[in-house]
Amino acid sequence: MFEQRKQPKYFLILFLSIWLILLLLMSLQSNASSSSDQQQIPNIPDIIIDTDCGQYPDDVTAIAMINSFADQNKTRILAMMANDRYEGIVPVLDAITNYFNRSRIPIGITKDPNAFDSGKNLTWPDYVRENYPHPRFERNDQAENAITLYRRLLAASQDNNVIILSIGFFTNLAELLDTESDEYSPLNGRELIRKKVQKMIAMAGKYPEGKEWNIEKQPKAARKVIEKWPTKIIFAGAETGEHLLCGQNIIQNSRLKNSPVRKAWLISMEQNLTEACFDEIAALIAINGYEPFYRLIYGRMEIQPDGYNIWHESNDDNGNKPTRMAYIKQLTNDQDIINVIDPLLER
Ligand SMILES: [Ca+2]
Repeated sequence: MFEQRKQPKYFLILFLSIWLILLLLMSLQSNASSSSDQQQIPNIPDIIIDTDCGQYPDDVTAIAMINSFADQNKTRILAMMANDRYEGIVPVLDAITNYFNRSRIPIGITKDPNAFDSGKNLTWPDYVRENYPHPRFERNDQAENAITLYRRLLAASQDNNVIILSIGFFTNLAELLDTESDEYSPLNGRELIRKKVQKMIAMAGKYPEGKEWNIEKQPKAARKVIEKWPTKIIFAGAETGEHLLCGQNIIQNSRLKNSPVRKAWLISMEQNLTEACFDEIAALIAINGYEPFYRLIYGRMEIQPDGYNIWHESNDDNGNKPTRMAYIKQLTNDQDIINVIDPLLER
């Protein structure tokens, strides 16, 4: 009798034990799979776009490309910084980020009274400001100082994970280098950049020598960046873009009738400003890398007081360590590059 009464209890204990073991096994498997999922998620870089977004339409096109890369989870856009102080540049950047549904991206602007000012009557920026919603900013002075914004964002970033895409003047970046420790970081500007920035890709200069707008108009800022910037810099020079006819697809694509990028190109076409692509190349290599279209020419840059730049080549043919800076030299034909850039613009 005693044994018969005890038997159901044994079954119950056995059943519960098997159930618990199964639960434990399932939990272990789930942990293992989630940890392997984590390992499979690539660590994507953050990017800050420092732009003059002025008369030529290549800035807005480069910004469109970076938004496409962000949609593909190849990067996260941390901020947009204006390095030109023409009145209205902040609402223009606001309108563009709003169009791309990224209205949370902070926008900063140079507060340096000596920063370059493209002036008034800029055709496509005026049109975009007047015809597209820019919900956050009506005027430039409503936006934060780019330098403060840089320091706050860099201090909060993962080490060695930020790409700086410089597609205008070096005004903000030169000023950032000179900053002291503050509430955001005990590091000075140069130390903070060294710790947080992975590389800078800059549309600037002409190679092996010549004059180019972004350096010519703010040579002091450019010289400071060349001398003090602590991470790798890759330059996309004017010579790489002046013959590259990218963007023709958005001019012809009437399905993109609401796109401010297309509108900027249509307006610029009337002024013959669409016969070249400059900032787009920098945007491309910032995220996709320079291969297979370009190779790197290492060396150092000399900037003369009038903004003329000269490259002193020092490739590592003799086993020397490559220099911190390089410019890109094109290896393939233009169409190969256009075929990669153009689909990224159709937004
Ligand atoms: Ca530009």
